Amino acid sequence: MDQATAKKAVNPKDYKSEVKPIWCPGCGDFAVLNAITKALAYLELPREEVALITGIGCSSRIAGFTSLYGFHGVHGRALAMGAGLKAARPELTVLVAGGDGDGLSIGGNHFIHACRRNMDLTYIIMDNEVYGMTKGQASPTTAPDWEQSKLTPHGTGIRPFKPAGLALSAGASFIARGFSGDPNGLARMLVEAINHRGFSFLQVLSPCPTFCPEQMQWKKQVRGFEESSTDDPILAAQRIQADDGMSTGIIFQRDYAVFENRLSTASDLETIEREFVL
Ligand SMILES: Cc1ncc(C[n+]2csc(CCOP(=O)(O)OP(=O)(O)O)c2C)c(N)n1
Ligand code: SF4
Repeated sequence: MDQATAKKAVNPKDYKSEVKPIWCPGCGDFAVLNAITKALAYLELPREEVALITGIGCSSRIAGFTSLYGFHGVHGRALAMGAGLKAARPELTVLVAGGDGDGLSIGGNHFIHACRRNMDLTYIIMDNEVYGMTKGQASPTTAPDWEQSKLTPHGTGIRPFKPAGLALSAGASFIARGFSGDPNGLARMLVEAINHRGFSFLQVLSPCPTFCPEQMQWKKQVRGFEESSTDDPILAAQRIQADDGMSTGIIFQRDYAVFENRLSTASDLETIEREFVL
């Protein structure tokens, strides 16, 4: 992409690729794609200065539907790849995205340590409470009595994670919850998340009508948080615990020390070897 073309990318559609999404009709992930492109257009970020790194899953396909540099990577490892990229190319805006299975199950350890490390990344989990791509198994956010999966016909019986609570206790400095049924609100939240210096976590309630048709009712259940964002982790924890998981808004935002790569980003072997000498 030449520089001149890149600078002109201020229209949301300029951030989309020619590859049309293959998500099922009604999938919430369409709206997340639209929100990302709207937020980038609002911020007028040149395409070549943004990267979108994803894991594996229906939601993780999102990288290929944008014109950004990106990587549709390895299941559960999106944050590891995103953190590596940010360490090597700190000037880039790095977005990382994937599903609840990708980020909270196989990638759960990367998630808590990314929160703790507080690198300047924006991480989006498209939470449909299910493994969509592999045909509807329970995930770490599935309700214990959800009986639609053939693997768990009597439900899992296991209490789900509260992703926002997990992020808060692990040390994330920006935590928000959005809904794919409100793409403009989602785009505004993403602008805040990208502008925040540190690890920004955005959980998006993004229905999977194919395996969880009951999620089409979410639009009747979702509401905004009554209170505005706080920088008090105790207050934020209380709000998260008291909530049923359907309130949306920025929950917590605070300036914590940001982890930055202290090594040079040299690419010549001699410098790299010198830096790694113990
Ligand atoms: C190491 C590894 N384990 C398992 C899989 C199979 N697999 C692919 S996607 C996926 C889960 C996808 O669920 P989620 O991340 O919630 O995304 P969704 O498809 O719902 O958007 C699994 C288990 C894989 N590709 N690689
Ligand atoms: S299976 Fe579910 S998550 Fe995957 S594309 Fe279809 S609706 Fe979306």
